[in-house]
Amino acid sequence: TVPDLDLDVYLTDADLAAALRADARAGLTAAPKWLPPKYFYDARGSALFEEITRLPEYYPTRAEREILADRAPLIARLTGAKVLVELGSGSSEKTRLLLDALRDHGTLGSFVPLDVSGAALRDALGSLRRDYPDLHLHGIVADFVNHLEVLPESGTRLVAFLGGTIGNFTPSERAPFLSALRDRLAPGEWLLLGADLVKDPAVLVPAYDDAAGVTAEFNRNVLHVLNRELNADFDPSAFAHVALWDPANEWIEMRLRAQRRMTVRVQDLALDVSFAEGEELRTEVSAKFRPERLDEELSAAGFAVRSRWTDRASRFSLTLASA
Ligand code: AVJ
Repeated sequence: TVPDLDLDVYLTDADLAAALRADARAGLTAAPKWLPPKYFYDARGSALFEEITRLPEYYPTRAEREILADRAPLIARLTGAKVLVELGSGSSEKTRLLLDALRDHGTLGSFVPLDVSGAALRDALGSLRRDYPDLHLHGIVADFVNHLEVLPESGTRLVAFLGGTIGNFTPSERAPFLSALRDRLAPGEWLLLGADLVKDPAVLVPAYDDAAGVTAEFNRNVLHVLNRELNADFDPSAFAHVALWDPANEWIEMRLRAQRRMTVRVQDLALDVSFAEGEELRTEVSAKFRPERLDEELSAAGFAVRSRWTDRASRFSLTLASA
């Protein structure tokens, strides 16, 4: 372990546990049932997600890395950022392309990764500290939906929100999030937004339903999380993985379909949850975007879109916008 990491904790394990209880109760008592995607990412879920990013069918990570590899030097010149903030930083692996470019450009002073997982942040900061010894590293354990006010304020900031995680919001959640983010930034500061693009469902669906079954295991992992954290007795193997393209909303939906009728006890919520055979629990929305839509939503939030780049196969987009 690395001593004295600069890490601010705005979200404790107790806060996370309380949020999980509230969300699980709301989602499991709703019709249709749902769970928020943020609970996929315990240690096992994060490892499964890393495995997903290496699957042949899952193109977004490779496509975004290709754009960053091509454009990071230009992004550094256009923004002249002194502070790079990353929302939902996870392993910060692709972010190194931005860090390298900003460092080479000579403006970068600090990197501020923000994530709900303190464990992931400590790991990422430890390895960043070895590779970027001159950079000031300041980790923030927080939820980017609820804690935008904790972003540090010195020097021109570039806020990176990568990976297509913006797609986990529904449109009605996206608008207030983008407006709140815009309001935290001063004129001349920047947002770099990674967003997956609408494309043929024959490409989209396999990305969320891979042949090796890794995404299915990732999806079922949320049930393992509930079993452990809430003393529930879900039988994950009794749920089938479902990934479908919703053409009206232009999003991928992941669901877990009960393979038989069952009642699940959630001990810590004093809750019994019954499932009919074939009943589905929604676990994730992953919205896909059209460029015009991104422009509209960013403008409505008060951003000025400066540039947009895609990978060579036009699967994924990075948008640079100024506040
Ligand atoms: C991390 C939210 C961008 O929506 O593609 C991957 C999560 N879900 N496979 C995505 C995910 C299923 C991923 N994001």
